[in-house]
Amino acid sequence: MADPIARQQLSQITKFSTLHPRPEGHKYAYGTAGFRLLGSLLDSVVFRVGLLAALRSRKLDGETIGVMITASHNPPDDNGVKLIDPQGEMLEASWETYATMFANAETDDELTKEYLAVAEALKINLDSPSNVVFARDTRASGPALVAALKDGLQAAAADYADYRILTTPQLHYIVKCINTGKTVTPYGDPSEQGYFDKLSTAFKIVTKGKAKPPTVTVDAANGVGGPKLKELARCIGSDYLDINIVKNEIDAVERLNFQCGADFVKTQQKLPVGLEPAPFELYASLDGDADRIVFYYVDEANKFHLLDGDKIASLAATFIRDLIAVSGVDLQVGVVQTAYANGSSSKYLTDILKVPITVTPTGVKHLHHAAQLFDVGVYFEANGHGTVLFSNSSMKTLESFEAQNPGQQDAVTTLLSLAALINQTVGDALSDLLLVIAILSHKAWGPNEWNLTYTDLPNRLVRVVVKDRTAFKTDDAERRLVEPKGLQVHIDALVKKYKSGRSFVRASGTEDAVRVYAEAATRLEADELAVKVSDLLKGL
Ligand code: 16G
Ligand code: MG
Repeated sequence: MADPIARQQLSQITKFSTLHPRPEGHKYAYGTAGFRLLGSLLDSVVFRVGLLAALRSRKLDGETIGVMITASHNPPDDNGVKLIDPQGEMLEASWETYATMFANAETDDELTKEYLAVAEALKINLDSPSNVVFARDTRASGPALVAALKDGLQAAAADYADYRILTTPQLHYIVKCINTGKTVTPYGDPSEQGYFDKLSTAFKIVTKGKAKPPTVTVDAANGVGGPKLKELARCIGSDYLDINIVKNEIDAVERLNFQCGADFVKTQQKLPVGLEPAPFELYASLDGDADRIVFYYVDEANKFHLLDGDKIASLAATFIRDLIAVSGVDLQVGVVQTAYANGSSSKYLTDILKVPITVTPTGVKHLHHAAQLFDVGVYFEANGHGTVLFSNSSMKTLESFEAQNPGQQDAVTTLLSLAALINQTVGDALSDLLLVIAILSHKAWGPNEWNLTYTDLPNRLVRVVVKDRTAFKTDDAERRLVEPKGLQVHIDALVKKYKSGRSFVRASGTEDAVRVYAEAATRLEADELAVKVSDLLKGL
């Protein structure tokens, strides 16, 4: 049995756990984005995540773990919680199982037993240091969930710091800063101001000598991104950039993500409700925790044009590839996409830009890991979540490069500043916003010129409720169904009938449903293909 310190910890856990009873009959699962559901069902889950975070930190010799309380683009009554690993990355997949196990423990005693069992199985010394930092978005259920989290951390005897209200990527940044603070490559100052300073300084260097960009209007989804962007813009200064923030009512909690924000704009393929855009000006929408961004504009006929994650990826990849070519540094840029990437974007990257593409299953952790395999890995989901990773060895190459002329020197300086401007831990809407603005000002492009690089194929995404979504198994990065057996043959037969047709079916990782994606040469055909493939699922 455990030593006295462990025994005391276990009795504290049992005691505190009685204050955070698990609602009966609910099955929890740590999914692609952590736990996410109605805020009112999360008290016990967040308490238990506190316990897990404490263990995770102990397992990693006291390195700091992050806990973010947010439900991103979900409706205001939802909330969620996820863990951040020491380098600012998503929680290691093998630990998702423990998270799910803790969340579902039926009784306080069972929870305590599982806590001890995990500690013993992983040889975690319960007496060793444990460090956790956390933050939340603007949701009404946030403060009570923070209180539950603190109880969990206290019960497990972890040291913690409350970073209050932050965007998700800001917390990822802070976690990485803390854990690299004493290394030879510190990531930055582990504070919100450190984050603003790093991005604003880098933006000014990247755009040095370029004309001040036209004003950009940003829909902040009435979430945490609004006030943070305002502060970031203030740090940059109006000599360099003007940002007009709309949908910035963070106190009207019921308006969060309501008829606005990145998810609304991307899935509905239309403007946030109430926005009256001027033609050919650049607009952007963030999601509720500011880790996604999509851009758009209207033309002279007031027609809406979306510039999504695929367009951001190709813009970034072109710019970086060209800078590398000018600098003469020997580095390769690659792009990581998912099955949702528009067929035109993949064709453009491969045929025109000659940039290699890797396709991975949906979910940031898959894209992130694949991007780490390139010297410079650009990854974006079509929904606007993404970033650009510079490998450690690329950074060393760039830092030690001896330029032969001022042109080369400029290109290397810009590349190094881009690596500072772009959040290296996770997709970050604020950092991506500055990246896009900087590239457009280098190219002296407006949104229309950017959009003209290639034309998206019309596409349709349909959500289909089935009896058992786990019966849907895929391979080839979710592009082909292996089970239910025989279904893929029928999909293939339908797809063949459409010019530039492509379609796939995958089980959602966040909802009890499957998703059908279809694209084709015309709007009508894309819609028809989506309907026909969805029809194949009837009765399943
Ligand atoms: C989660 C993922 C997002 C993905 C989405 C797909 C993270 C942090 N988030 O929100 O990347 O696009 O799930 O949802 O990984 P789906 O599986 O329901 O289609
Ligand atoms: Mg989000």
